[in-house]
Amino acid sequence: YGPSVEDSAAARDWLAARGTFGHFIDGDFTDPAETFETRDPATGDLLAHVAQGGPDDVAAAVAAARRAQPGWAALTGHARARFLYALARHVQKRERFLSVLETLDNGKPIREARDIDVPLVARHFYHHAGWAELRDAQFPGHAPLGVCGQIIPWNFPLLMLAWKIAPALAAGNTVVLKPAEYTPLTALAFAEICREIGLPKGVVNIVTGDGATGAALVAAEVDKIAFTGSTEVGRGIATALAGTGRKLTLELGGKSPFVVMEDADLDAAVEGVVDGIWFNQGQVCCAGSRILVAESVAERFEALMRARMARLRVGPPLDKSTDIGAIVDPVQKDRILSICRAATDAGAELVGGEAQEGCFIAPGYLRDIAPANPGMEQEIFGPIATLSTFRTADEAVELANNTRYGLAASVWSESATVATDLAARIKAGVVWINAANLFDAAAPFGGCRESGYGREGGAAGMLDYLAAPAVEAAPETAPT
Ligand code: TXE
Repeated sequence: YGPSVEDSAAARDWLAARGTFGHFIDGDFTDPAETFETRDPATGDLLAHVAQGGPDDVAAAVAAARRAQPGWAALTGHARARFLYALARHVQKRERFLSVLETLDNGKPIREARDIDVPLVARHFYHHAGWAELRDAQFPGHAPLGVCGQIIPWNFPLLMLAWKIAPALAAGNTVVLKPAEYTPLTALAFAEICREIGLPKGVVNIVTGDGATGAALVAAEVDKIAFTGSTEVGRGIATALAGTGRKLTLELGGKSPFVVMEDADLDAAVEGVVDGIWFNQGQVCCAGSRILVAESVAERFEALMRARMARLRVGPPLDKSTDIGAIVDPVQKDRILSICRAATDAGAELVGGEAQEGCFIAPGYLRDIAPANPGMEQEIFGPIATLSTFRTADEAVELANNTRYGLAASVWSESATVATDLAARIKAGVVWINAANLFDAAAPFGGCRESGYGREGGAAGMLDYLAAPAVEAAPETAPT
């Protein structure tokens, strides 16, 4: 199925009925003093006015979360799990509405919002309902941290919200979450779901706004900051929190290698490229953006990839047959194009990747690109990969690790020995074998090096929302 005209109308009616959105603090929406606009990147149409949060809004949200936290933590694991199940079920009940809203605000193809983002959101809450039940058995003596400040990006707005909120709540924390300024709408729809299921007031608070609002949250009296976004902002947050003793997890940028070995199934690997770099217009932190191919099969692989690329449809995000939707905002479009220009100025050839009217960019890749080319070093965060070749497995590893990032990697080979040997030598938080961009709530996700630290998902993700039991002092022994 696909969202129908009615689904689209339902999302637009929902927006029209509200017009202006306040923050969601202590179970209610505030009356905003100052607002900003959020637009549909595909059409430029105004979608809604949304509250611009200042330090006072952040303080009110943190105070509400602080008041709610002891009561939330005092619930049994089973009681917290029931709320997480209810959130999952209500997300599923509204999956068509939420998919359309996400596509309108972000520009991603409806097929992706509907088949990937929203189902994974529900999956994340279901999974963490289990963790709420199991917390004490699995992590004896661990305690929740308290109030968690969470700052998320715009590439997977509702999914990043789920990645942040589900483990925090399962562990017994309360939260103040700030969505990205380009894409605040599904977080506000989620706030309505929290109210509807009777989640205790103050357990989830949403403060909308820009980077200044995020900075106010970092400066507030919270016990943890969880941030997903650019490496530059992440570095600033780490500096701001240094010496405060507050917990911090960072999920930052990447320039992940996509390694195609000589014995790879080339057709499958080309489909992997579609998932790896052209999914979500390449606006994916773990995008397989550096394609490295064994020289002996490079010509064949490139021909297959080029033919597949030509069949991808760039078009209106709400159209079910669209593969490549809109870039989230004109600013991001310019950023992508300027890195591509720098790359071609430095000698690379751009195949495809044409800028189109509005926020659209055709899929493409940079070839004949030197290791020090800016297109090879910088995260493009758009539908443009790089393509280079290697001769030996050692060279593949060296090229794969030739980056300041370490978020993910993808390795393609028909030999389990070759693939696992390579995977072990690549410095990345996640390595997929014969797959790309696979996410599962049970599998910890996170990076190393300048891609950040901390994990989201599974047991490791839970531990990042818990305080370890105090180490018991060794019993004093009488001197003998
Ligand atoms: O990111 P920002 P931007 C990368 C990607 C992209 C580039 C810029 O390369 O091209 O970053 O995107 C909030 N204190 N990624 O400018 O600014 C901001 O309001 C606290 C990779 O959109 O990092 C938003 O909610 N918070 C990435 C969030 O940080 C601040 C996803 C992310 O925005 C802040 C997004 C501050 N000083 C971009 N300044 C990934 N890892 O997936 C901004 N924010």
